[in-house]
This record gives sequence, structure tokens and C-alpha cells, in this order.
Amino acid sequence: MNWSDNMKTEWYLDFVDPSYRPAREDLIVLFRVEPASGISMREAVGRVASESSIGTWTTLTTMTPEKRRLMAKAYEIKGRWVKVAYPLDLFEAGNMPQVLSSIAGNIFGMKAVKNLRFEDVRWSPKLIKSFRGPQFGIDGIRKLFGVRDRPLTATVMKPKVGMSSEEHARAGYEAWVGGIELLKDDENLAGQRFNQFERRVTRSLKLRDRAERETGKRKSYLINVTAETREMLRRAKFVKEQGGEYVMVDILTVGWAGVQSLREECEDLGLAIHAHRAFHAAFTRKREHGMSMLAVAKVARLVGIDQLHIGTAIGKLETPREEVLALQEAITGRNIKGKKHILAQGWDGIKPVFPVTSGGLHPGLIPEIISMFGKDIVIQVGGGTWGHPLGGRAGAAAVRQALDAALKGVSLDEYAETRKELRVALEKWGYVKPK
Ligand code: CAP
Ligand code: MG
Repeated sequence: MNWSDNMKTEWYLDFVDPSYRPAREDLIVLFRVEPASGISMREAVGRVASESSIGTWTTLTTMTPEKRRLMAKAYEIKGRWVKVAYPLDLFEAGNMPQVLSSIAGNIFGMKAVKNLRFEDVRWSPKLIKSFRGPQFGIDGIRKLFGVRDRPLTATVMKPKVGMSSEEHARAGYEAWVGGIELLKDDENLAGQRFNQFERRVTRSLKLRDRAERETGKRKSYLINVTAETREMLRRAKFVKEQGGEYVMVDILTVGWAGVQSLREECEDLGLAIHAHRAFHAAFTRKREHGMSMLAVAKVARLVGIDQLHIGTAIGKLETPREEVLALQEAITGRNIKGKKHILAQGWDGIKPVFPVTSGGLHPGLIPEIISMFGKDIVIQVGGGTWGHPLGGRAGAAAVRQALDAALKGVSLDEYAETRKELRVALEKWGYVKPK
């Protein structure tokens, strides 16, 4: 860069190049960019591409042609929608925290943007190869239960926290013998004083074994190991020693380094990972600023969880139907076709993730859930099980009866004529969609 260049104060527009065509190994991000007042779209876009790759607020005397090849290139601007291509060398293979610190780091706080949303990401083949992806995937989980042709069912204990380990384990037994496959810890249950982690795991798995003997069906337990990373790994080992098949982790509060460490440990232990996404709505809910759940889901699939909450569209937590369905496709599809605000993505053999629908569900909503998601879904019913007037075992039975009716194409009202548990559930909740 010659002297006069050094006197230039900024070079943001060098990062905007409509003639650039992404290389096969470029990582591509789709952003929604709303410039701050007084800033043109190109200036805002240049700042996003600069700050998320190698630039800063001013020109540098240390720049060389060699380093310039690490520049991101904003190559498509359509209205507020911008595609930015990042050269593979910008990233450390297998290091998700570093990748996100680059493409989803400082940029959200820049004064030059009024709003900025990270909408979608297209992972390149080499980057994909540097991550594990799911260990089990949908087929592996189905093999675990010997259930091929219907959704799996789960329930989470309610109240979400407050039970003793013994009460928790006994309630789990009720749900398992009632017909539900998966008991789940709630997202904020870990190792509280009144429900110690080890005691809960040991007691619950003993009663799980009893429920399996009595029902002749496979049952399992999504045990929340969310904690400091070394403690998470210790807890995962304990789950394995006690005969568990899964761990559950709150992926966003433990962070991606924690999830990657747990994924490494679970590879050695042969444990499936259930991913809870508590905290996502802090930054996924507003369409104009933050990061989409679609992008979070693609990160989670690549890092390698086996099951992921995707929402219900009809339950108590806000996510529009088309977004929930796009999430389901993103984590189950092998090759995603590009469409409006969704980037094409070949998953190169990364296994599909089992979608989990949860949040305000009860037996009355199960037929609509099936018609929306089909059979490759885990249906989680917490309050809709433990709020059943006849107790958790009846609540679990009502969930299974509603599922069986939906799969047979029989109306719930008709099916409930000869099934007390379903009838009582419908008397209490009918077909209400909780707010
Ligand atoms: C559901 C739940 C789940 C939410 C998470 C809860 O309980 O256990 O954490 O579904 O949201 O604590 O609310 P209910 P999402 O079945 O009683 O509603 O699945 O959207 O990530
Ligand atoms: Mg919960």
C-alpha cells in the first residue's frame, strides 16, 4: 500500500465485490442488514464483511497482498439481504467458537448498522469434515428403542424443579409404565441440594429398568448434565456407568466449546446427546436483529447433537409454522435446496438430527402435531402429562392414546369413548392452544 493509500482513513468498500463468485470451500453467510441513518447500504455491508474477517475501522500499514486474500467478500446485495463469502483459511478447522467469533462476533454491535441478523450459514465441505456431526442420528435413536414407524414420546417432570431425587424417579416410573419412552430433566434441573445429580440418576435408571421389565418396552432418560465443562464430562461418565443411553445439555448456556467437549466424551462413551435450546429466544426471536434459530440449528447439527428442540408452532412458545418446518428440514435433510432466505446446504453425510417438538403440548394437540411434522419427531409433553387429573401415569397413557388415534386416523373424541385417560385429558384441555 503506497503512502497516499496510507492516508486513506478506511477501506470498507474493498470488502464489497459484486463480481466475486464464491469458491466451493468458502463459508457463506446470509445477513439481513439495516444500515444506521447516514450510512449507505454498501458502507454498512462493507463494515459487516470487514469486521467479521480481517478489517477494522481504519487502513493499516501492516496490510500485505498475502493477508488481503483472507478478506471476506460481500458479493450479493438484494434489498436488505446480503451474502458474504469467507475464505476457508479464515477459520480453524473443528473450532466452532472461533468460527462464530468471526462470522457472528463484533458485527452485531457496530454503530453502522441499526439492525443486523445472521439468517443462515452454508458450511463448506472441508469445514463440515472437521466436525463430528451426530453420533446416532434418527436411525440410531430409533434402533435404540426398536421403534421404526411412529414418533417417539417424551415427558419432562413438572414442576420443573422442586422434586426430591426419589420423587423424581418415582414419577419417571409412572410415565414410563404409562407408555412414554423418554423421561427428560427440565432445562434448569441439574444438581440442586434437594435433587442431587448422582442420586437422581441412580434411582431413576433403576426404576427405568423396572419399567422396561414390566412393559417389555425400551425406556430411556434424558439426563441434564448442564454444568461447568469438566463437571459435565464427569457426569456423562457417571450416566454411562449407571447404564444410561443419553445425556441432555442446554447447548446455549454451556456454550459451543462445552458442547464440543461433551460431544467428544459421548463419542467415547457411546451416549446420545439431547440438545435443549434454552436462551435462544434472547437473540433468535426478533426477525430484524440477532441470529436465527435456523443458523443455531445448523451449528448444533454440525457440532453433533442427536436430538434438538425446534418448537411447535401451536404451543405456548412463539415460532411461526414455516420457521419450525424450515428448522425440521435443516436438521433432517441430506441436501437442502436454497429458497427464500435459506441457503442451499449439502450435508455430506452428516447424520440427520431427531427434531423434538415441545412447549405447551397436550393430547388434544397431537393430531395437529402429526399432520404438521409427520412421524420423524419426538413429541415432548410436560404439563400436558403431569397436569392430567388422574396423575402422570394416566397422562402418559393419554399421550400414547392420542398418538395411536392420530396414526390410525381416528378422531380423538371417538377414540376417547373407550379410553378413560384420553377422555379425561380432553375434558380438561380439549383442543386448547396455550398462550
Ligand atoms: C416444555 C418445557 C421445554 C420447552 C422448551 C418447558 O414444558 O420443558 O423446556 O418446550 O421450549 O420448560 O417449557 P411443557 P422449546 O411441555 O410443560 O410446556 O421446546 O421451544 O425449546
Ligand atoms: Mg423445560
